[in-house]
Amino acid sequence: MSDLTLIIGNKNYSSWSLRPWIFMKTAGIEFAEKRVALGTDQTKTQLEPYFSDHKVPVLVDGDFIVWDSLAILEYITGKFPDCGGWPVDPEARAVARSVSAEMHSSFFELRENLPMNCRKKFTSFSPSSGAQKDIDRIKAVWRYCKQYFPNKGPWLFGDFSIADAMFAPVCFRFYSYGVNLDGSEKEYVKSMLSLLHIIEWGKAAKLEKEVLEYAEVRQ
Ligand SMILES: N[C@@H](CCC(=O)N[C@@H](CS)C(=O)NCC(=O)O)C(=O)O
Repeated sequence: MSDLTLIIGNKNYSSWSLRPWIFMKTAGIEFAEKRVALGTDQTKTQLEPYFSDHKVPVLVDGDFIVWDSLAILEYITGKFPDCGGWPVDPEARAVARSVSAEMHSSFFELRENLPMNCRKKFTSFSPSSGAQKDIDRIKAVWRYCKQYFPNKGPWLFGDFSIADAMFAPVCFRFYSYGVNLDGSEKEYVKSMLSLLHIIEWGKAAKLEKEVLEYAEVRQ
């Protein structure tokens, strides 16, 4: 029996929380989930015990904690070596790490201009030029993976991997803000948003009542 608890933020807004959550769900790893609503008077106190600088996600494994979405995913891969975290082929694994690290450390305009908001569906949204550059780069990254590591399935490196988990929030963003997509990128986003656990996350997000003004884009 697993003793893992994943501390997450609001499902509607917390893109970082979604990454380890969707990977662990997809890999069939059992865990309990504890949601801490962000931006409330209690948030700081509720996150105080985890040494994460009051940020989510945090993974609690017994009396051990690890924070930061990518670090959690690495920890899970170490703990469950058969979970398919990284591709087995060394070149595919290296590129999967490259694109995951890039997703983790870049695309600031996209984060700012198109914050994850699963409840929202814009019909005519124009990204800023910086956000559009980020969008174009993400699309190029996906095409690159598909070109150099061809596989029949929908995912970047064959089986669903950490790299796909890292891009899951971007798929919600592309859908919500009506980002123009074609060909394989369109298929990729469609496949991601059709995953049962992504549907589950989206439904839970829609039931949440909190509104974080800083993450609400007004048209
Ligand atoms: N680099 C961290 C970033 C974590 C982060 O910034 N999380 C946001 C929520 S998505 C947070 O906890 N913010 C604190 C707050 O809004 O009170 C990671 O990958 O986990």
